[in-house]
Amino acid sequence: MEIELMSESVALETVPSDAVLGAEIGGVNASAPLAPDVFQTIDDALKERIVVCLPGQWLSPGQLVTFGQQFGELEPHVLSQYHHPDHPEVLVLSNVVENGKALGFRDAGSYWHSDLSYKDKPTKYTILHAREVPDVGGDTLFVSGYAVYEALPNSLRTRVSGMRAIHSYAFRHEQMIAKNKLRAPLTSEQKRAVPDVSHPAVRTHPDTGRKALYINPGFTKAFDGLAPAESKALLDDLYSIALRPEFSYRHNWRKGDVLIWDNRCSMHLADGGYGEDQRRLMHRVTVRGTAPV
Ligand SMILES: O=C(O)CCC(=O)C(=O)O
Ligand SMILES: [Fe+2]
Repeated sequence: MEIELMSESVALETVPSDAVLGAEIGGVNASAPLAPDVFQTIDDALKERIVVCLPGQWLSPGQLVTFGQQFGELEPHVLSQYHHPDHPEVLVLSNVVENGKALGFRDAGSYWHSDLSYKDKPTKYTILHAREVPDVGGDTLFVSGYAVYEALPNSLRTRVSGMRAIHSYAFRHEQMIAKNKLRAPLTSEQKRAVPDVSHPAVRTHPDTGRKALYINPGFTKAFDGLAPAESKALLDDLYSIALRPEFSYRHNWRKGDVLIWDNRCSMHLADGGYGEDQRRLMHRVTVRGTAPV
């Protein structure tokens, strides 16, 4: 019995954050293949805590791809101009401009969203690796779709449960171009890659069986079958609940963090708030999921 306790005590520990989601697991080496028990610890933590940080990593783009592939099939982002030149699965996010050329996608995720919810099979896990972080700001905020769903007043929960909503990348991209003239319009090939899709507004997580609200201000254009004003009013009501601080976790990045999150039951926001003299550089891969039900 004593011996069993000892061997457990050296096993990896999942340390939850103070929030309703978020956890950290120290002592993982993400640059080598994950041992089955290590993978299991991470996977269990994702099911419980939605957002999981593995601190102190230093992964080359190729190693990030190999790490990500252990969680499933990787899917390159539609904005191919920000793919890493050697690894198209890796999306480069950065505010840095070198020799007049942007190092990466500058305003990625600067609105609440769930990754690739505009695809028929939206992202399961996103893995984001911090290579350079600003001294202040640059946090990422997360909201638990489970907590929001469970907190909805009964009448609202019942109403929204049978509904579907339209998700659109073009809708978001046009609004971002209006704010940031440096954003290039989608090419016709990119437009074809991201037609609008419809998803249930409440989805059941395929692994946990729990229900989560699955709409987001970034990509959800409207409720299917509602008049525009009614759709907007319902979305606003739902977001005013979803964005209550008690459902969120703030990740303050340290260089070397690898953050993994489950997009099927959460949304997130790149909070910005750092000076132009500060450098932020992140590498990201996304793991394809299944059609929401
Ligand atoms: O850069 C960030 O803080 C998050 C960007 C984002 O939305 C993502 O990587 O999916
Ligand atoms: Fe995102």
